[in-house]
Amino acid sequence: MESVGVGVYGLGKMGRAHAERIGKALHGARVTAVADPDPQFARVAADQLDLPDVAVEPDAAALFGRDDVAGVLIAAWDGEHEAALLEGLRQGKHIFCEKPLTPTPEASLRVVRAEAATGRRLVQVGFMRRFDAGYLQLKQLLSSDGVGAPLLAYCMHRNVSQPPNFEADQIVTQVMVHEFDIARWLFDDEIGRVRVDRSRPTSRAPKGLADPLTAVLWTRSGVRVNVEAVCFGRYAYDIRCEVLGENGSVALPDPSFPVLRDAHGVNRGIGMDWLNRFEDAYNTEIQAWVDSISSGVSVGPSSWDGYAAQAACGAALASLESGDEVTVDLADKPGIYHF
Ligand code: ISE
Repeated sequence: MESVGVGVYGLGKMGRAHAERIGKALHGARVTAVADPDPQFARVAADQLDLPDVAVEPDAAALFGRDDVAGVLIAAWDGEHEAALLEGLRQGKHIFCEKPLTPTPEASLRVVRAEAATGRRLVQVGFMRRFDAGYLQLKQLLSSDGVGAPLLAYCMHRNVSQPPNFEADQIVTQVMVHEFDIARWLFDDEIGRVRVDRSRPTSRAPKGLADPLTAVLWTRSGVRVNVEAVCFGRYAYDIRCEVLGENGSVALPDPSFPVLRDAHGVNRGIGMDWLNRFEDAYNTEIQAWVDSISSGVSVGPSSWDGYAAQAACGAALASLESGDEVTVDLADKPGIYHF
């Protein structure tokens, strides 16, 4: 089968991991070119990638403009996403954009409108949990009659730590945003309102970062979702989810680790970061993107999903500021996102 040429924009941890995944673990695509908002860093990072003959372009426009680039994976720092997305949409290319789509709902809405103006979906957003086997089983069980109508959900999201340049808002826009997307996806509903509460901050968090945070949100149909977000939790990357329905409850399965029994007791491992916890999900999601370039039909989370999650983040940040419950306002949904 002919393979499609793709570009990678942003060569930090996620960009490099995805570039190598496309080169080694997936089929049907090859990385032909890369770029980074910092052109000097792009050269250094490209040399470290095990990708022979990869070209290095000076910016996103040049990367999108190459004839041998049918789609670009954007994994640059959040603030760089909007300009790159708008450029890719202008050039009519396929785009995979890591979450969050953009750091603010206003910017995400500009992307939604630019995509709608092309008349077709071109963007897949990196909410990889939607491709995780455990979350898919959970959703499947929810849609069977067994659990009954959902009433309540609990979502825990605990990280070991975050990079040094992590900003205070990102506990919402980078961490909680996954739970907002999962709530929308699990319950096939939009988020109606949200309230965020602080707790005693961990001494491990940088000054000014409220960590941990909890949120309570209600979907429009009234399901209450309790969210916990921890950035500097130290002990492990621990992701949990449980939904209580009218007939029973269903919980996300833990990843399987072997059980060690010895003189210290019975022990089972636990992951330390998302790349390893969600490796299979990342492979499936990026393979789906690659396949969508060949088929011309975008799949997975859309720009609208990215925008709606970001609108919930905007409300959550306003709630963090005011202490009040905040309504999530959404613009009208363009026709290309109805199906
Ligand atoms: C990180 O940026 C991710 O995208 C991970 O999926 C998430 O679990 C983590 O909390 C974020 O910091």
